[in-house]
Amino acid sequence: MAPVVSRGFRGRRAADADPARVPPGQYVTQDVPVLSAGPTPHTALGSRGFSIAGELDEPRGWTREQFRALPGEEITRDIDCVTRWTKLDTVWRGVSVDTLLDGAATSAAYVMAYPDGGYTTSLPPGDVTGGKARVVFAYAGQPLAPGHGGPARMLVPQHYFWTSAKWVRGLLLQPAGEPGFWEANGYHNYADPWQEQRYAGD
Ligand SMILES: Nc1nc2c(c(=O)[nH]1)N[C@H]1C(S)=C(S)[C@@H](COP(=O)(O)O)O[C@H]1N2
Ligand SMILES: [Mo]
Repeated sequence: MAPVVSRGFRGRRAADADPARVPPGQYVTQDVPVLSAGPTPHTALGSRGFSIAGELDEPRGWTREQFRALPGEEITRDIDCVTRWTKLDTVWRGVSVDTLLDGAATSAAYVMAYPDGGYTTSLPPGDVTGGKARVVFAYAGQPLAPGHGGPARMLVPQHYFWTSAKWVRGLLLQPAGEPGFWEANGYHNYADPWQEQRYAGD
């Protein structure tokens, strides 16, 4: 699951980590590896906006400028990759999915994040609302690097990190579940690190 790995910023030392914050089978890393199933897309990085389509009263769209003008916030979260690294206290800035869906009437059973490049992830609406998911465009006070999903990626920290799609362009509200990229390749549909839901059937 790791065709590309690179080394990044240093963070909290493993010896300092509170074991209660590290899900079963995970180890704490100081690095931010880059894990991508394919190459980093370089298409029109400056011009992309964001859209929401599918099962909602009216589709929504923002230009890149409109998107950046939405109320954002800085948050600190722990992230858990299914390849067993956990990074504590990662700092992101972005827009809550609650803000993007504010006032929308939807009957969707699944919310699919679709990026450039064909990779998708999908979760029930209840797992990407209520403050649980964001579209983020800054990491550690810097614009999100292209390798880490810049200009914008999903951040869904309560699930394994593969659910946090990089290079996200929009959300598709779907009437029924359609497995995302890793889910279609044998990984778990719900991906709760605390339940160690790594593979389908876990
Ligand atoms: N578009 C896209 N998003 C993706 C991936 C990918 O291959 N393509 N890999 C996922 C996986 S498995 C992980 S662990 C994280 C890695 O994010 P990072 O490269 O910023 O560490 O991105 C997730 N989002
Ligand atoms: Mo991952």
